[in-house]
Amino acid sequence: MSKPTFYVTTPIYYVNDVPHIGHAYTTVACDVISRYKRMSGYDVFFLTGTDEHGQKIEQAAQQKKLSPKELADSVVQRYKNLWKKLNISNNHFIRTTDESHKKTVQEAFKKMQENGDIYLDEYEGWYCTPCETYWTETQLLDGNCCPSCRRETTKLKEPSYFFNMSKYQDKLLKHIEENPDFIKPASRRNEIVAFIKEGLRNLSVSRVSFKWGIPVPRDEKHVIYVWIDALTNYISALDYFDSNSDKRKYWPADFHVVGKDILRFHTVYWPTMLMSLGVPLPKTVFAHGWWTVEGQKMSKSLGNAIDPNWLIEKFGVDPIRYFLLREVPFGLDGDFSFKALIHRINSDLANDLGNLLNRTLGMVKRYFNGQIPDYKMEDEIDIELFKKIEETFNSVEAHLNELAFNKALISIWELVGALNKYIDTTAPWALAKDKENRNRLETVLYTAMDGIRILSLLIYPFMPDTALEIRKQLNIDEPVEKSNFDELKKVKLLKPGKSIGEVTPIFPRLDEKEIIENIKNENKKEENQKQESKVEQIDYNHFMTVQIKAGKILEAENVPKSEKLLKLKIDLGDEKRQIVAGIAKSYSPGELVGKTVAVVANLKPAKLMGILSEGMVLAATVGDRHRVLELPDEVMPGTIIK
Ligand code: ME8
Repeated sequence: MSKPTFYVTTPIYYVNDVPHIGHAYTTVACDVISRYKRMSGYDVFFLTGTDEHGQKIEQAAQQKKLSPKELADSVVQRYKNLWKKLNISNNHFIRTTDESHKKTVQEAFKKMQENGDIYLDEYEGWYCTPCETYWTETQLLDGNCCPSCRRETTKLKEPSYFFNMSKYQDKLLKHIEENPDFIKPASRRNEIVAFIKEGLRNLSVSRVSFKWGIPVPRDEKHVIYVWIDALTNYISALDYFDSNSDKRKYWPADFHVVGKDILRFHTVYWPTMLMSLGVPLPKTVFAHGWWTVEGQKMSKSLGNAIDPNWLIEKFGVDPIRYFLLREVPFGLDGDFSFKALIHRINSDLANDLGNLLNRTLGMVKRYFNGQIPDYKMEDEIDIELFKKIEETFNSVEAHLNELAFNKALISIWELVGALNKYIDTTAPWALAKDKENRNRLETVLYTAMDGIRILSLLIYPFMPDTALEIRKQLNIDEPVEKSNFDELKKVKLLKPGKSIGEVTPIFPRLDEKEIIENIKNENKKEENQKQESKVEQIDYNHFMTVQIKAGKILEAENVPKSEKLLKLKIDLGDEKRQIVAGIAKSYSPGELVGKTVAVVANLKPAKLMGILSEGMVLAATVGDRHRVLELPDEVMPGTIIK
């Protein structure tokens, strides 16, 4: 029997910006649901990709002196690398510059034309370039500013093709009414219904004002409006119009997961387009909330968008995946703060889960020489624990089907808590004191281990690496993905007598103060580097005001009570100078003597820790080390460097 299909998509991300935690959030959420569905026996198609056309991208490329395709290629690589690091298991990565996508978009446009839903007219309006949106006069703020981003709009008039969207207004309202799952969460559905009831206007779906896009078939002066192009990705990735495509079976999508910012495009433009094309509508469009960072909106201009690569290097992949989905109910807005992240890692991951694994396997090593004990002497408390396991499975399943990720994690952590409590109550260390209790001790540790085995399955969609690491420590090599979820729910599957793997802590505790301090310092450093790289261009005469000379180091000694400073005596050809340099952490005095280095000779003398310094030795900073600029021996002291 063929497996049931499941199709989930992220938005396709613009390539005029680099990925930040907002993009990571949507993509991780889709990854979790994909992994869960694969575990449950579904044939999953998980799609993500990039949105590469439009005026915004054309302009961003111009600023960088790149062609739009060159800009796209480099940003696409950044997305792909990040998804790899984040363990994203997408089945396909679509780019709107793919030939097959372009073909599908043109075909869709033609079909809508043939169905009489597209006509040529003229469009006049106030256009906001960053938002790629026309606004009517009454919608503008403060004169002529965009109501969405508050930047200035420009009045434009151009020939344009229009999509007869208003024709589908009633049909769309009826669909939303009859399919309560079509827009989720429910609060968002109400917003959209109210918007549609205000009356849908026909949609301008082509532009002649720029070139970077897919040409309108048979009228190549026009490019197809970027949202028509972008939304079509969900079916072009399946080669939907090719009747031989083996991917058509995935349509209609089970979930389009999007941020609340683009819900309207997905629940008004997209379904009316599909109605015109005669293609069934997706089952659910789910809008999640918006992340701020330390209370502030993330934005390029504020420079506070957090790079997920950096976060992963600092905290590890799984803590980030866990935090994003645990911290905020999916659908609501949330705030990212380091304090909250570190707190979650220390309490949920290190204390609750990490400790449970460590103490249980530690006792299996201590009392049973690392061999899995047997389930020999059952007690009421064991039966209750297995009941709790069954309940947890059921609630996790129900929550995940609703994309209630944080509720699923709360349920899983209730089981972690129940297992820790089980160990506290049964007190294996006390049982171990008396040989008479051997059978009971075996049963208790077997039960705890089997509970941990179940936990490894439940956390797998969220933290795949950790789940596999736990299974390695338990020495289980059975695959996680099964043909059906019921099979996963079976308990007492551990094999008594088998040796466990190596036991190591999975989540070390973090020192909140130290980490926050380090991050602050790193930010400061980065800010300084940015400032430095912003320095203006100078002309030759300006440069020549700095006199740089070759100097041979004759003597070097540590400055008492200073970890950083060295006192150097340097031969500058016609004079000898004393220079204090902050390089003691990178060089011992002996290493420096005899080297010829570059010295700024006309720096005003200054005192460092009370010692006179008459110049500066040039050095490069590599991480937290300094490397002086060494010159070949043939360069005589005093030689001018320019
Ligand atoms: O809108 N919090 O692309 P985009 C949460 N190309 N999620 C966020 C976020 C934040 N602060 N910032 C971004 C586009 N996101 C179009 C989509 S789809 C056919 C075309 C996430 O690069 C969220 O999923 O601006 C949001 O919807 C998406 O990134 C917008 O990405």
